[in-house]
Amino acid sequence: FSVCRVETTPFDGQKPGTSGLRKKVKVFKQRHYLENFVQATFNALGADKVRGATLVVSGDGRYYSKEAIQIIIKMSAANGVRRVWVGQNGLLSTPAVSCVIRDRVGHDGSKANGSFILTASHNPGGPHEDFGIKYNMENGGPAPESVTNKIYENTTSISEYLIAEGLPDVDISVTGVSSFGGPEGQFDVDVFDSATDYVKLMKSIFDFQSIQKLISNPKFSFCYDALHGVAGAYANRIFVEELGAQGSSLLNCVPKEDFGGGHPDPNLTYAKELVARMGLGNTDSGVEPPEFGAAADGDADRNMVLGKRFFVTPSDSVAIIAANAVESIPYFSGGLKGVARSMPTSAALDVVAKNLNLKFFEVPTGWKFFGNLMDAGMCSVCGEESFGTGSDHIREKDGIWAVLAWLSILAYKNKDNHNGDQLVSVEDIVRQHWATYGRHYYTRYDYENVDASAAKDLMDHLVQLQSNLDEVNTIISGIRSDVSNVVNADEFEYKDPVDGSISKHQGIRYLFADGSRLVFRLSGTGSEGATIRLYIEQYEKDSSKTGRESADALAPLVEVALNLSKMEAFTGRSVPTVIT
Ligand code: VG1
Ligand code: CO
Repeated sequence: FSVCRVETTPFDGQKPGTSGLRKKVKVFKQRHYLENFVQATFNALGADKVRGATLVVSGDGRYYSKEAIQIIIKMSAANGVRRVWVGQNGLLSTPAVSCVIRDRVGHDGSKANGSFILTASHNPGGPHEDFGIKYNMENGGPAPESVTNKIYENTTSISEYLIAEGLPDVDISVTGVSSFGGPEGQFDVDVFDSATDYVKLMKSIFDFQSIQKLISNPKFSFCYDALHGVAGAYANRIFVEELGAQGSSLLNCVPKEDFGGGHPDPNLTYAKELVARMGLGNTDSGVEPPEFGAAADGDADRNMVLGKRFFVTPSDSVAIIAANAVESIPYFSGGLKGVARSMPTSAALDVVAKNLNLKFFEVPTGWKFFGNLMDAGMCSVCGEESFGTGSDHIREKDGIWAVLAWLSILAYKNKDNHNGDQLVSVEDIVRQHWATYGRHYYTRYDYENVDASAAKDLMDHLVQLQSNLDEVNTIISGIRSDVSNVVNADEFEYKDPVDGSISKHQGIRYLFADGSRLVFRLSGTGSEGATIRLYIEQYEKDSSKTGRESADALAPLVEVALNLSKMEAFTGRSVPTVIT
């Protein structure tokens, strides 16, 4: 092949958000749109990092991925990349990409230097829905802000990109290496099995035998819903072939370009089929629900964990995993190096860290902030309220890992389960945790696709209100006498303890005297309008009061939050789009 230089002009708005660039497919399909972003990324990395490099290019298989992969292969070749690694059919979950970057060794002994991940995660897919792309670094984690800022800057001034001419499309449906000759020598495309490396990693972390024993216990039953995302490419291998679950335990585990028309977001609103199977909501079918259920998002980095008729909040989930990791999961048997959560995530993890005397960190939303801590050996387990949980085995959150962590805890708690005994359930484990550590009642209200300027006005109003706490407290006592005072309010700012970098404006916080919190943020992953997220949390130490309905316990704080923010006045919305 030869190298072709193509003239181009900048597009507005190619700024990577919380997790890469996400836009409607029709935006990505504009001539030069994807090419500009990819070239801007190569230019941000610099020629010395790109020449001779080995790059992973794959994703959740959503609509437009196959075309995008061929374009990126050709641009990689033209920019002097030595090898491109592609998961079969272009499929690799986000956690599997992180694993492949860190662990996979090519047929010629090569190791990967980074990756383009093609996903818009939990956003719907299809010709009229979303596509996305993000770059991950040599440590397997998302590019830090210093790099994403540079990428964005480059997109605003780009004038040409490089693409190979005379390089045929590579058949990515069959595994094997194809070699081509270019101006700088050999260029390889290596298509490999999407699951092998990841399965191997999971087997090195967890005690598969003890999980097998749990799954074969006739009192236990299991259900996993991939929502037609890429998790399906792993679920059969791990849960059925390795762990002996029945094939009928898997729901929607065939990856589809449009996720079957659904919204591949594992929460109580969008994972409808699983929620019904687990006996939650008003959907009692009369059939006894499984003991354990879980779901994943499009790129399989998120997880929702459910027990029989029971929802585990993600904030509780990471706290419970941290509290039980050392005894239940062989990878952690030497102890935890530390734990971390994102700012809006509830403080359930803080209480565990304090009790177990663990290092603890609070970072801004988005997984990229955990990576530095992990690289520096300061953090083993971390999580976000947005159904993201993970550990330092890779540098992304990991949906299947979280399910295996829960199965490990269940297996450990039931290791001496005999014929006559009842199984220790998911609900038992959570209630026991609350009895020990107290409970953080927690909910998140999302107002999706709100007018962007209305959302900005609401946020400005909340920042302005912070300068006068007396006024805030007068408003509150006028609404509810049973809500305590606000003692502190600010915009969250983070100083990375490893590299000293500072991230400002990471969410508006109102902190109450009794430990309750209200947090307001604008989403950085949407592709249209603005999404306002409102996070509401209240701590209850008294174990006689930890069994209430979450919505009842939080009703006073919700009322205060909606009033303080003038939510309806600014947005015209009387109810949120999604409540989790
Ligand atoms: C959301 C979540 C955040 C998560 C991010 C990426 O971001 O709130 O916790 O890290 O999505 O997850 P935002 O900016 O929309 O609130 V994923 O599974 O979309 O890569
Ligand atoms: Co995701």
